[in-house]
Amino acid sequence: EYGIVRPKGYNVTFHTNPEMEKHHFGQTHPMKPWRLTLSKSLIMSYGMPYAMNNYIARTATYEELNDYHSQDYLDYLGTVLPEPVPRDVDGGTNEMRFNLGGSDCPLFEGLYDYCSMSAGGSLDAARKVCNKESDIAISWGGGLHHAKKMEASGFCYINDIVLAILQLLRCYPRVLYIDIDVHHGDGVEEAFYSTDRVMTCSFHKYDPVSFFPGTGALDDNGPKNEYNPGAHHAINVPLNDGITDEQYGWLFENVIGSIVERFRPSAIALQCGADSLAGDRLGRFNLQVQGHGQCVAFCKKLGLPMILFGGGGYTPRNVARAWTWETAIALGVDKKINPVIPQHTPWREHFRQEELLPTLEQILGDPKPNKNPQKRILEIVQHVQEQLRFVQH
Ligand code: ZLV
Ligand code: CA
Ligand code: ZN
Repeated sequence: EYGIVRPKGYNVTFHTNPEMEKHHFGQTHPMKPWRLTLSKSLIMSYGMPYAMNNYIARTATYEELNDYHSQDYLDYLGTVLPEPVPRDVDGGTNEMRFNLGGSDCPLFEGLYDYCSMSAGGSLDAARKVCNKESDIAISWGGGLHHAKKMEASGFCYINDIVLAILQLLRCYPRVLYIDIDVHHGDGVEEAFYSTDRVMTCSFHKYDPVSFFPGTGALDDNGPKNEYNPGAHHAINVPLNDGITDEQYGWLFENVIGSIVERFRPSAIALQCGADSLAGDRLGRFNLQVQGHGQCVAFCKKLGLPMILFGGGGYTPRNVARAWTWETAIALGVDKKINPVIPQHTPWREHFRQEELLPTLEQILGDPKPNKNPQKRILEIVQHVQEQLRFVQH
């Protein structure tokens, strides 16, 4: 209907599991797995599935999860019930040990399945990229960048990104991880802090006092010991409220352009958290779908094998808009997609307010004052370039 055809000799693979979307974190919790259903519905309405290879994501096995996560943690995650074990049985110590059952990382029905499906999608994506069966593999159900080896954190229990990058490292010498979620990608940074085979770069709102997780300062660049191979291989771009498409795009292209020149990655893992969009329930930035997607377009132009992960995103209709647009960019059909939300989109009521306006030209959110002085933006690029001089060519 919209003339979307399969690009010759270029493969995009799309990895999802419809079972994942049925899980609930709880009524008031901002993470809504059904945003994945909404996104897929919009992607389907534009006919994009015809132009890519679609796979139902497997559930990752215990052994696969154990490539990064500890057995203690996985065993506990696999046995906890929605109702935490009564305190008089284990004294609540396991929940405390693993940061489970609090308000950020609640225990819910089917939690272990939810986690293994998210990881399964990202692992399938990584394998397709390794086998050269995919040029860009998409796992919108992944991107859970805060999870630690032995601890849940910030709505994330299993770090599917770390598992996928470990897989990529079996076939590529160097992987660049980029994170455009509004939060710092602390879990991925930590996992690869001591290696020079992965460079991590997160763009995020930074406020050590009042914005989660509080890490990711400009001068956090990996181990301070020069003899540690991971030194200088963590790049952080701390930002303030209200950053615009223009500033963010300029920063992104300069920072990522410089990194690619120096680090020469053989593959890219890009976390596309949509909470950096304007109007996000938890976010603070002023990015539009265009500006967010520009980051994906810039990475695609580098011509390296790539995985796109989801991540945060707490205003579901905007998450669907962004990930639909970015799927179109991956396919190279962004010039062709009709900007009006198709009439037959299921879930159409979720695009209320603006339903007759163009999807992608829609201005999201009330503009917030921009608290990012141009001088600071220049300072950031300068600092990054100084760090990169230490990186072995
Ligand atoms: O988007 O949470 O601020 C990837 C991602 O990056 C906190 N959590 C921690 C520190 C103390 N707690 C507060 C506890 C909050 C409990 C529930 C909310 C409930 C309603 C509305 C907002 C929140 C909330 N929680 C906002 N920010 C938090 C952060 C975690 C953010 C995780 C981002 C995950 C998927
Ligand atoms: Ca980030
Ligand atoms: Zn986030």
